[in-house]
Amino acid sequence: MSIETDAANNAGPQTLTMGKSMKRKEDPRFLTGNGNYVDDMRLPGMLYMAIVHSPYPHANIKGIDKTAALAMPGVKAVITGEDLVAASLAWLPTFHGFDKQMVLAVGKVLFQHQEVAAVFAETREAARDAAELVDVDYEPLDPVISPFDSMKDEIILRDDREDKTNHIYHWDSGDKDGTQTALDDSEVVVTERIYAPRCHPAPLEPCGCVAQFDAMGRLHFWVTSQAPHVYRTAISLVTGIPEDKIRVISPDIGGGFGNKVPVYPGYVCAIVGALILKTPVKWIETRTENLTTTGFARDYHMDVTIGAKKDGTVTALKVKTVADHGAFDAAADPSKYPAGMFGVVTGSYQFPVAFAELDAYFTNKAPGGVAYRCSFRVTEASYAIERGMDILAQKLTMDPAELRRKNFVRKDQFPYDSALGFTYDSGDYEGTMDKALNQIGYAELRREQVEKRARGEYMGIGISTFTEVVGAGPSKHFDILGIKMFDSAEIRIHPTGTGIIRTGTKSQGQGHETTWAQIVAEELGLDPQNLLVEEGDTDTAPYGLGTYASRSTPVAGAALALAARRVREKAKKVAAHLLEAATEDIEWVEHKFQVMGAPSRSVTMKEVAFAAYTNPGEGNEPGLEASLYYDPPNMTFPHGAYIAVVDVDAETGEVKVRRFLAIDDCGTVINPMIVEGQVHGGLTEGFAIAFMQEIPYDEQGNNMAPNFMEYLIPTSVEAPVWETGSTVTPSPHHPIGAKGVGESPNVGSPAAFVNAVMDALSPLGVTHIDMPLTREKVWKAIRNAEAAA
Ligand code: MCN
Ligand code: CUN
Repeated sequence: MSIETDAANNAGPQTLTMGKSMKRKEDPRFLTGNGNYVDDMRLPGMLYMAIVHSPYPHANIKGIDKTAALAMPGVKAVITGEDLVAASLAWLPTFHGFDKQMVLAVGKVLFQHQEVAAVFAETREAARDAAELVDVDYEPLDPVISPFDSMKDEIILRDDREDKTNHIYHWDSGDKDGTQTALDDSEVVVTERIYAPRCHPAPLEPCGCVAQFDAMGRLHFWVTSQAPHVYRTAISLVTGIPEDKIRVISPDIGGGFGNKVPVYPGYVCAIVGALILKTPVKWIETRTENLTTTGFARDYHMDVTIGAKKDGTVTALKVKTVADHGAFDAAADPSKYPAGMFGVVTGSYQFPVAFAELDAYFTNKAPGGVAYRCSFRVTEASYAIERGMDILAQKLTMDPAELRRKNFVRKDQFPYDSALGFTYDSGDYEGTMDKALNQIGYAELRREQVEKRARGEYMGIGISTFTEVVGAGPSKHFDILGIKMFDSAEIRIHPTGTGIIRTGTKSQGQGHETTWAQIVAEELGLDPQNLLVEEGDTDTAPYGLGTYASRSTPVAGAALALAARRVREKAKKVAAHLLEAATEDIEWVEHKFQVMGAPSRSVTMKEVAFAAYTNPGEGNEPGLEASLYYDPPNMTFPHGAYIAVVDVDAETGEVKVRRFLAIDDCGTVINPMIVEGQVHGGLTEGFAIAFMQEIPYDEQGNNMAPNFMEYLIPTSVEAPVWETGSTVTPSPHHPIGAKGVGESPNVGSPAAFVNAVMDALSPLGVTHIDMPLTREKVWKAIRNAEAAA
């Protein structure tokens, strides 16, 4: 990818559109400190809320004494779970509908840091101090921390549920018997338990909200939400406030990464506080609250089994997963997909038969199962298959690139029906891998590795050739709380040829203010600098399902292109009037309307826009706008080939990532600079997951990474220098051929890092180490291998 930002930004409007690295329109606001975040909101009489959290992971609540807290100066109210029961607001539905979550604990706490009471006070400090004075009488119970203990059902965690079991659901996909038969008949079988550790999206801005009821009783709710319309509907369903009396506004958001998809207990409490105290309430999470109570990611224990012939041709794939969902199943997956898109676990390979199954359990840990830059469990799936392929290569002593090449879905096989029921739209796996191998100098690196091994040095090369699945979704399969997963766009062109664009999505840093303008500018021949993009206000934006799972470009991006074409159809009639020709004789050529066969007779969209308001022509409807709701026919399937090169210090276990190359294919690229930024960010997070990040719990159920001293955030100091590149395989069903990209680098990269380290250690006979690959773990694996030898 080349960044021609300056040249592009200095040229005329049409050079700023599709495929150009136009500078981000939103950045002047952010770079000058003028972003507008929830915590910037200040309203007259506004109170602050603080939450009381449980120190125990599992305990009965014998009583709560509010007296001391209420006696503190400036404290206005304290609410508890019992108060919410009285108002029928004690429980909150979770997005995919398999479970519900306590707003404030009633009777029992189920994880450490669970929300127990909410305190409202005149200042943030007073609220926090008073929260410490709320006296909760706990009777500790034995916690269940491992899902493997939970499945024994010796201690039942959830007494609110009819079924007296910790088992939440079973999901499976594929041909169970056929897969077993194929595995039994395989010449080679490898199997490994692969754990994708519990981690956390940890956006720099934590979650927060401001709730205000106006004089007419209408709720104005500013909130860090990736999906404002879904919030409005959910708030209405939970509280009974009519939807027209609710306005949800997502202002600027300082990163979401999946953390800001679910509705959290704090939001409900803030709304209740604003209602009973008749004054606005602000709640902003602390870092510890963010890391200990809101949506964690992963926590999948995956038993991966691959069968193959001796020549490396794969014959079958079986994956059996135990999922730890914590105290409440607050996963934000579409209703019909409790395990998300895990079925994409066959990856980029032609498995004749496959079977995936998953059982999810409650434990005394924080609820979630959201995401973290993973389109609904695709990171887990991709990690499982890309690790599995390397374990197979190691067993067969085959080059991992050659093993992949032998099994890739070929370019001419698309659309490809996978063994687990997905129809991959397009791809060129071999072409993309070859580009990566050439660009990094693979053959030369392998030669270097041979020399180093002879000297007893551990150098590794790790490959990951992943397939992503994004763009939920076809509404016949995908919904959240029953709401079909489409998205929407509205375009209004003003008389002077400028305009406003609105969508149902909500950027948290992805640059929609720029790329949405570029799509519309391309379709209409207008200047993207003069197309204002507005998202996140449910009073003005068309209804959409929001931004997560890299769905914005595949769904709202498509809606935008088609809405723009609707505007163009309307404009064509006005153009015909201006050019004194029949509408059928007008064509759209090089961003202008012209009379067929008479290129000298043409009008620009800008001229047509003015006429639409001043001289539309007899019988033509005045004005120039359109809106469109887009229901995609299929998901889009981006792919990539990533290669990591590492050196492992056998004395200390330290891993140095010497090089990392990412070749991404997200179809037609709207803005190469923004795509490259997305890739850099996602790779940095993937690097952190591979080497640094985990939310572990000790045996007593204590969250061991409740702050940034323990939960590590990568900076440019730790992160390697990223080398990037692209191939372009357009999506055949997307109006401009674009696929999503936001999550690809996180989906593809963890396996590349781990594969590289395992490749380095393979002379020692090490086959797998679970992430994060800390120095200690790598050092121990080396020492154990040496001891065994
Ligand atoms: N884009 C493009 N050409 C393409 C595909 C995408 O120019 N072929 C551009 C898009 O127009 C958009 C950006 O790249 O400006 C990301 O687009 P897309 O892949 O559609 O993803 P979304 O906009 O739906 O963003 C969601 C995705 C997810 S799910 C997470 S998690 C994540 C990510 O984006 N969170 C982020 N990237 C993030 N980046 C920032 N800065 N902050 C976050 O919270
Ligand atoms: Cu998968 S994290 Mo993103 O969906 O917001």
